[in-house]
Amino acid sequence: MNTTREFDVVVVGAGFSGLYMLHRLRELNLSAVVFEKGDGVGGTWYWNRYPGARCDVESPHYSYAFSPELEQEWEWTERYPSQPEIMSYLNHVADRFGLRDGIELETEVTAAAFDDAANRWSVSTDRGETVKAKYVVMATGCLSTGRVPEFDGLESFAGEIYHTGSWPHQGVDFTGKRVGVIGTGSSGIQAIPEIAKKAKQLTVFQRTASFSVPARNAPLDQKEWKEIKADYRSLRELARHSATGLPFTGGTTSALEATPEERKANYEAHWGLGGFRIGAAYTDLIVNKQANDTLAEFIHAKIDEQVKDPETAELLKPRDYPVSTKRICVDTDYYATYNRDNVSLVDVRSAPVVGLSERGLKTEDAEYEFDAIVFATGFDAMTGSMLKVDITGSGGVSLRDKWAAGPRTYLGLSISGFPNLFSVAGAGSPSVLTNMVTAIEQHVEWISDHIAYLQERGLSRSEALPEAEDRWVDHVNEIAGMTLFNQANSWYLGANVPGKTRVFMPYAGGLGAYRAKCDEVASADYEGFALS
Ligand code: N01
Repeated sequence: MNTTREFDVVVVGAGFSGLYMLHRLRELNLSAVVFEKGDGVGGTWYWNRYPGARCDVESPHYSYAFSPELEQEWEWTERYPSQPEIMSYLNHVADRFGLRDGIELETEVTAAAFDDAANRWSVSTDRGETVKAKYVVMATGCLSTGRVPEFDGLESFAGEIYHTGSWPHQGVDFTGKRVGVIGTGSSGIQAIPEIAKKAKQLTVFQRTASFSVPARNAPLDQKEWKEIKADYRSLRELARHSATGLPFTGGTTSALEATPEERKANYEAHWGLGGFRIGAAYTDLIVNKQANDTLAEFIHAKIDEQVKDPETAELLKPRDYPVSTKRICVDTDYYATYNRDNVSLVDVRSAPVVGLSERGLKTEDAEYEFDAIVFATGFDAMTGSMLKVDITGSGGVSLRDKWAAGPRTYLGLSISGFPNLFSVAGAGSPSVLTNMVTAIEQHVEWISDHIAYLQERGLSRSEALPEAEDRWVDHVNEIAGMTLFNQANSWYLGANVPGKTRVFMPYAGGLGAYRAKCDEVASADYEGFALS
């Protein structure tokens, strides 16, 4: 199938980003199509259906702010939204704003090539169609390319294999099964307690322990929810300009100024409250190792309180990176799960996994037999989904070549040499270090405003200048260098993917500062872009 369909804009992906992008483009009376690989909308939340999947940002704030009517009519039921509830919300959004007829499901974009003479993109899909568009918006998500380590014998295992990021829609029944879970990041930490309730025997393979704090999920407090609804507009405004994309302020003093008793009381209060706000209990936790150590010690003590077996407790304590430099996890009964008789923890730092066999999994010093193995091994984050598409820009330059030594963008939104191509929540944007939905709205609004600007002036080409991109990349690195983030082997740095260049990818300066910078660029007639 090779049609000659032409659009103003092709959007890739129908998650939070792609849905809102389509809505904004329609408001501008532009023709747009969204190509989506899945057979439904939802993006990340469409794929991540593992048991226990739930967002760790509170429901009222993990939602679109662009429509006051939407935020008043939608009812969240729990403090943190479960994956099915987020899917209901996004499906409601797709219906409410009449978006479905602009979305082509089960259609994966395989390539995009820019034609310099025509200033048009040719976008190819796995259905064999190539369409033309003035602009392409990559709304492909930051954590959507799942990673299964290249273990020997993957094919030989006779049991079931799953990855948390591409979970079967019909669910999985682990009742009475011997299950192995590899990975103890946010996904593993949510799935493990749920799998443990069903499995006959659960073995968790941990390479790096995570810092995890209790979620304290509960039905949404109706009084609080009413108050939020009454005050939603001002809360949204606070969130838009805050560092985190949330309407809360963190601590205002240094952890080191407090006495040990004051610190303990403050951390206890946060622990009781639940959620990851404990990471911002003081101003210097992410910039000063000594300050950070005080929180690490507090969490270590909490692990001791929850885990009965001292050896297991010791293994569960992260020792080799500061708190929050790998994403802090938010759990429900994670540590207590290790007190169950049917759960055991295996350290694969000291004896790594060597591969799978027909019966199970082999480490350097043992073999384990399983009916099912769950990979909670994460994602090729931030760049994986962009690079899966074979993108060639001006002069036939390939994005894969350009980013061989790490991603380079201007504001995380645009890439020099790739005119009229924009990315939502790209490398170089604050996205993953903030409330994703608030960040996504900022990106989508900036991109659609920029496209409107080009259209109104009859301009046909917008391209980031190499020097503006260089300055932004330097700035992103400079800010990261002021923090402790480089001290962990995290996916923020690409350290979880063997061979991936180690570059700190997100912008750590906060959403508010980033928004101000993007607004400044726009009001200076898109400074740093060549427009023609
Ligand atoms: O992935 P991860 P994730 N042998 O990369 C281990 C978001 N999220 O899917 O740390 C043994 O964090 C790996 O070990 P190590 C959130 O932003 C949000 O859990 O590389 N182990 C690690 O323990 C999160 O940060 C929510 O040493 C191996 C684990 O697999 C991001 O998604 C929920 C291994 C991967 O952890 C990613 O989380 C879920 C190997 N060869 C996710 N390879 C919420 O909102 C990897 N590992 C709640």
